Amino acid sequence: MGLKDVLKKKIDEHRPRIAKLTKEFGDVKLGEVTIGQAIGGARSVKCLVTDISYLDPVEGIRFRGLTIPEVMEKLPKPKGKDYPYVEGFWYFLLTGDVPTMAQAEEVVEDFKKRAQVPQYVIDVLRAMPRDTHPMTMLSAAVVAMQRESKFAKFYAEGFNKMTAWESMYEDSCDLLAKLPEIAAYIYRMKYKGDTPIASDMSLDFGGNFAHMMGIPAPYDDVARMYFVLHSDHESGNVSAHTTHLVASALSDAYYSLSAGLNGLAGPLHGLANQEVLGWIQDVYAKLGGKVPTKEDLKKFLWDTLNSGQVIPGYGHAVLRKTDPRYTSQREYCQKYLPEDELFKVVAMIYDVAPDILMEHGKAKNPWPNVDAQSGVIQWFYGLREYDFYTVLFGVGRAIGVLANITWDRALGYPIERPKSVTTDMLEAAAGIK
Ligand code: NMX
Ligand code: MLT
Repeated sequence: MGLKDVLKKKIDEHRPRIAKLTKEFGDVKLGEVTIGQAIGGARSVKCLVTDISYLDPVEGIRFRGLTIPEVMEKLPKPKGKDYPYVEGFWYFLLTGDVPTMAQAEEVVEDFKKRAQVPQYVIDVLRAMPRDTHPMTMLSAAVVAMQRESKFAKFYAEGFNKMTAWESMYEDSCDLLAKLPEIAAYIYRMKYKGDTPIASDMSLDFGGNFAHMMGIPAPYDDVARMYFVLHSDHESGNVSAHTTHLVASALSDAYYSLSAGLNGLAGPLHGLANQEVLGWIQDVYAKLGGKVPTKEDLKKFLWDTLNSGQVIPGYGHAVLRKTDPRYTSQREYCQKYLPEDELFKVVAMIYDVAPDILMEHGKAKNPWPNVDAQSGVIQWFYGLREYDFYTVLFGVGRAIGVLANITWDRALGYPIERPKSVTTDMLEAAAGIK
């Protein structure tokens, strides 16, 4: 059975569970909403459902029940490589089953048929001023392709709620398969003297991306690792939630992913990985190009906090411990680049920042998140244009959010529309008016 058939079977099995919960247990309470939560970004309000991943505040992320080390160990890998096929991971996120090598390779072949980027998308990218942020370019390229949507066509030709997931699945595969070329094209056009490298159809997602970026092995494995790590972080984060929200209006995958990417582009979300590198460069600049001492670094951290800025790469809305995605990349650095100067600075920040953030007393989580570590590896392999880092995050995040919106349509989730209240109403509820 191919991926789509396996998915259909899973969907058929899952639908009665949702129907039963809605019909028979729809009134069971999951919690209450406080005034603090209504004003404070709905933190901890349990009102989204996903089975693709779950984020425990202490343990961190599990993808379909597996921890990061388990995913890296169990999923099939290209011959001689250490990290799994992105295509096999897509299979896993969609179905919850660890694919066999043959199943993963079937998706690799399927993606190759879908990978060609239409010329008009390249034309759109080329028409944009070269100093446009690469996230704007990525988002624009995705939305420009909306005319390709099979879901939009299916809707226009007479919609059927039971089968809508099929065209959402098709759009998601089409879109995902094209992202490596779009991202690499943006990179080579913008930063490498407009020298795009043609795709090599003999390669998998990660391998072809590294090839089109012009970065030799082991960057292919770095790309696989990076895309898997950044794929999903349950449903409440800004990029996943936005993608889900937009798709809930029956907007197609192109509109929805583009919107999600726009959220990822914010400095409190995905852009923080760019900010970390910028911030470290500032440390160097202020110290006349020297590697900081711990004392220098502590002072710089305090200066950052005292000027009202956040320490990028630290803190989290849900996590209350070091992000396992940080740990995974730190372990990679300890193994492959232990003497790298930038890694040493990032490791030094890990030594001093949590205590300082605790003393500062504001952040609920003083520990690093994924963004504090991800730039070091990219930098080491020669990708030093750090405003591109969020694009890498975006390609990875697409895997998770597209799996989610495929399941959203499979389970027939309705349009998302929470209720708002006025300040007068809050004061009345508080008994002060
Ligand atoms: N440095 C300084 N202050 C911080 C930090 C930090 N790293 N993290 C949180 N705070 C402050 C926060 O600004 C808030 O201050 P105020 O009351 O003045 O508004 C206070 O601590 C309480 O915030 P929290 O409840 O701990 O955090 P929240 O859930 O609101 O926000 C983040 C979570 C991730 C937005 C926040 O920790 C942050 O801004 N971190 C730095 C940016 C970052 O690394 N973002 C990437 C997140 C991961 N990702 O890839 O998306
Ligand atoms: C993410 O990967 O989306 C970030 O860690 C932010 C979040 O989970 O809120």
